Amino acid sequence: MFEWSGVCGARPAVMGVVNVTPDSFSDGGQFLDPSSAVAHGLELVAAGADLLDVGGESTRPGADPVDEAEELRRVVPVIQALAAETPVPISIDTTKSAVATAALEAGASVVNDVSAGRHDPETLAVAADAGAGYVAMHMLGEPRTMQDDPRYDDVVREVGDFLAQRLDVARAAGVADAALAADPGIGFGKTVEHNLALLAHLSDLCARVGAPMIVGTSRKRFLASIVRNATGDDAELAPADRDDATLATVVWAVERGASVVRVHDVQSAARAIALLAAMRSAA
Ligand code: PMM
Repeated sequence: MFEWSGVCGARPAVMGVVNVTPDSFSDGGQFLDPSSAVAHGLELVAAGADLLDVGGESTRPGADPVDEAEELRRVVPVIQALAAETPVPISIDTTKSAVATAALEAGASVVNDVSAGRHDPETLAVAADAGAGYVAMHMLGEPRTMQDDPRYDDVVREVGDFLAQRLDVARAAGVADAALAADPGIGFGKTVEHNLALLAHLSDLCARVGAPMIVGTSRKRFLASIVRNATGDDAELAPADRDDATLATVVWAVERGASVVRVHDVQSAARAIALLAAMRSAA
């Protein structure tokens, strides 16, 4: 059975992103053919990834859904090849139970569900039956519309309540406590201020939810907005130029209790976590 303690029990873990999509905002189209996605995943492992997150459906704001057959066609060969070539656990980034089932059969051991089981409740039973890990992420609405004027009274409280409730639903479906993780869903139906509030109060959120917390800030748009405001630059940084801004949030999140950071630039995050551990043990 998968347990998060095996991945992030000793120190925070780095989850490397392997997007097998034509349209992800961060790296869309770069790794659409299976062999380049596999090569990329293995590079991330060599760079220090503790876990690989393979996804075949873009969740970028405004993205159209992908049908099940296409999603399966994208991810299954990549997971099979990665599982044969590396012992690093693989998560499948999907909201569909059929894709989760095929991915777990192909060698994945975690289901990363950005809908937290709301899109297809059967996904929870699939994870439970396989003894897989399960990530419940918060999202307001759905990718196509989530950035259309998102509103909260108290984003930290509402996201915390949502995650606690969805973890209870996952437990009721049979997912073991040790296999559960939560994620505040940075950028999923949130303004810059909402993302900042969640990061600022991450310690409270971790305490409220009581499960390992995954934080995915990597290359997201709010980073570019903040940098642009601060520098007065004419244009926003392109996604691939947001890794240094990402690293600031990785350090912040790990210092405030994140158990896993989901990133594109694995090497920098792995090095930063090693440095943080060394400084902490010298304190
Ligand atoms: N972000 C993206 C996709 N999947 N899953 C989790 N658990 N947390 C995230 O923050 C998250 C995710 C979007 O980013 P990408 O297009 O770079 O993969």
